[in-house]
Amino acid sequence: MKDFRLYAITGEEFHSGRSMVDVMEKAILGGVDIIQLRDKKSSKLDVLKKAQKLRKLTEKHQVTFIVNDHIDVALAVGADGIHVGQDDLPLDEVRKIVGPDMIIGISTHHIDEAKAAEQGGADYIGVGPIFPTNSKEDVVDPVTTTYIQQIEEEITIPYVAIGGIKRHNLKQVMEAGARRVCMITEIVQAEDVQARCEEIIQIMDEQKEALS
Ligand code: 3NM
Repeated sequence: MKDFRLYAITGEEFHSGRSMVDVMEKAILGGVDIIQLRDKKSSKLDVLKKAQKLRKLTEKHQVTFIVNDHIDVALAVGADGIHVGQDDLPLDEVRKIVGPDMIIGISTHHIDEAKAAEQGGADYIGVGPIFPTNSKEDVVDPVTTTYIQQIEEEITIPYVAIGGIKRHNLKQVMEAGARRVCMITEIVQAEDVQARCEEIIQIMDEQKEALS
């Protein structure tokens, strides 16, 4: 898969009054290089409609588009990838359905899950929640940056740190080794989403430079 550094997940409940497509376009203009549609509440038809809009947007800007959970929707709109959780279909079954080319990502919260994901053919893994977060229901306790260090030592596929990551703790995440981060609220709740993403990327660039 094309490499990335800032990954944004949709969170419509956090930006009432603004359209998801507008918010995500601002995020892309600010430098986000992957967009994931994550919608645990809408009907399948509504998820499909949102996915169609985001597919158009991401195609226009040449940005990777991932759909959370809904494999059928991902296939229907020609998404670049699918993101699943630990309780979804096993990776080999997902691969059978989506074929050889689609990106498959999976959330992991423990090194054993990360190893299984790597062995199971995941293209990337989510590593979190690093810090407390209110953006995911039934979320496990924070895994802290120690989990990032473990991943650095034991896993070779790309990983993205997630969960409660903000400008003020980005340095900690990068010091632990992460070079790709994923955020919901820090991005979508910003008044100026484009400026916020630019700021996040500037912090990432500065940290990368300082740590090299
Ligand atoms: N997955 P925010 S944490 C969707 O640990 C999601 O797998 C997580 O939102 C995981 O940036 C999370 O607002 C929520 O904390 C991330």
